[in-house]
Amino acid sequence: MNAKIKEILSRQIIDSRGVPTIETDVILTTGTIGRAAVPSGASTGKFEAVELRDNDKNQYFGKSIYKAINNVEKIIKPALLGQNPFNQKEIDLIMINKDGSENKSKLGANAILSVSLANAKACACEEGISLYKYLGGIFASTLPIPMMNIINGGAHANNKLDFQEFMIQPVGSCDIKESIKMGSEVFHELKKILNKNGFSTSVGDEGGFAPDFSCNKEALDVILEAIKNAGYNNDEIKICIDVAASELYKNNKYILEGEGKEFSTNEMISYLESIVAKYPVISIEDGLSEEDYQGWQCLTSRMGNNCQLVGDDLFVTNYKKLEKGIEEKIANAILIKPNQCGTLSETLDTILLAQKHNYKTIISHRSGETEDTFISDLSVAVNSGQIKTGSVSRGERTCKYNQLIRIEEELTRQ
Ligand code: 2PG
Ligand code: MG
Repeated sequence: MNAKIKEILSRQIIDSRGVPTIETDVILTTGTIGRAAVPSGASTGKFEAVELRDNDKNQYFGKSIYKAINNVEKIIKPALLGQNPFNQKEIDLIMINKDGSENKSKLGANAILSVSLANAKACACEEGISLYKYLGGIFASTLPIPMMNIINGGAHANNKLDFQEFMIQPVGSCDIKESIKMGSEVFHELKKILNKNGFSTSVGDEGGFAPDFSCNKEALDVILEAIKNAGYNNDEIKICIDVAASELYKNNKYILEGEGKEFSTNEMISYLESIVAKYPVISIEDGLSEEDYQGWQCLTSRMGNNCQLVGDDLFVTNYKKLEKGIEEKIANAILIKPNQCGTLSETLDTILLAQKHNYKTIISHRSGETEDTFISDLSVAVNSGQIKTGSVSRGERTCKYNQLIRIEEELTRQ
């Protein structure tokens, strides 16, 4: 426990879309290294902490992150050298104070988060225990049920589907291995159906198929068929949707171009109700826009009793926003993305607040991901119950599932 932070090194790597992102090593005086990389969103919430990019048009179309690296080197590192890494809250607070802004726009949430996560990993390594155990102690015991995104639309694919994510959730499985098996079998049955009907089987950003459908119900129908063909019923496998409705909201209307429809808030809620009535959909994320606050109250009172209503863009993993949402009875679940708030401590505070008020928590990847598997460990550490980390294809998604398999194995060995 006498280890101190000796060195911090950041570098530019690329994410799953070939876009630069930051990776950081925190090195302790004992020689232990913790390494973490930060993901990046496409359908980002308006109030997310700022991802600092260089905006230098000559490099990666403005997306290089050397400014963030420079901030680690020149501002964060000098402030953290010699600190006790086991004091995660203090480490995060030092960075928050050095930044000084509301939304981490000065140093960049990407710079700060990479150090915050790498620091925790270094501590786990120093202790010689798994990350989930370091973060969650003896209470870390529940493997999450995955939401697996098998059809991609919206900002994640170049088809006409208005909804961004169509996911399956194997609620009837008894462990993570079986969840993954069920997900994989449905995924392959879906591929057969798409092939047979002449649709593309190439995948979108999160590893789900991106067929040229335009109608949301068309996607839901083929998913039902795939579940059936894989030999499962709709009690064993449910469907979850991420509408990502902030992307559809223009001038107080929801524009569903693929569907050829334009909805008021009320009509949009009725449309979502019709989907839940017809399909085994148990979870709807961002069913309305982050700006449609009154609409969210109405959505929650109309649908909150029989459907999980998840705030992603709505809450942006922000403690204060969730606190307000709880007070005003908005949504009943929160999507947790560490890079929306920018430190591990703030992420944990938001999770604890949600759990205290019986809001469900879903730990989530971003559409631009890396090989980092921190969120798998985090989901077990906080007993989140659910994880959203894409389809069972593309390495940056499967590495998260494979890490969960390892964690489950370790937990059952004890
Ligand atoms: C979402 C996420 C992850 P992005 O909207 O929930 O699936 O997408 O990372 O593009 O914000
Ligand atoms: Mg979302």
